[in-house]
Amino acid sequence: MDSDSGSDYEGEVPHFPRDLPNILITGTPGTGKTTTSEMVAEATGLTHINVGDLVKAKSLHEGLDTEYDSYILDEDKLIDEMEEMMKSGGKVVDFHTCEIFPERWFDLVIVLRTDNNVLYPRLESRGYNAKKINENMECEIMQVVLEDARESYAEQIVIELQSNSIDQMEENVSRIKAWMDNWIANNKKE
Ligand code: DAT
Repeated sequence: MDSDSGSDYEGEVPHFPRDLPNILITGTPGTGKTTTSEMVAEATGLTHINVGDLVKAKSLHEGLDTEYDSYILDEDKLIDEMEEMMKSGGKVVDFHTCEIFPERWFDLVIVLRTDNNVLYPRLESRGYNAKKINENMECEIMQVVLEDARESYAEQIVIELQSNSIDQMEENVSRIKAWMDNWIANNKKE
């Protein structure tokens, strides 16, 4: 796989040794992170961490933002909670924000993208209020998550994938599995 250029990334951060890679699947809400992550977990045996669910389950937040109907994240608590899980490797992490995580956690960062005319009805069918739909549409149009990913991680590990159809989703899962097989072959301990 190759990625587009444009990263502000400047340094090399050594990854701690792990037998299996950690993959981050990010993107605007509705682009297919959770569905894709579940399929990747199924295809590869990696463990799916749905960060939104974890935040709710362990109360890693400072309450609800009623305007946007979403939780206000407690980033420090979340990172502390996830640190041990990430150390052992083998995780596929799904979240709409990517710049809060330590760079050393991830070997691959996938940014899912969806066309406006496809994303809008997905968000509508979730019952989001108009403000939340508009905020998310703007986020996707301005490619906020992609830019954040390119600023936060090494250019060569950030991959943008289209997620408009089931065919594309299946193709994305196959590509991620192929990448992982290659990673394992290249990172075998002597
Ligand atoms: P996210 O986790 O990014 O918020 P999701 O996986 O919950 O997104 O998907 C939202 C809805 O859109 C869900 O009904 C599945 C559907 N969907 C997502 N990606 C798709 C794709 N590439 N093709 C068809 N449907 C998709």
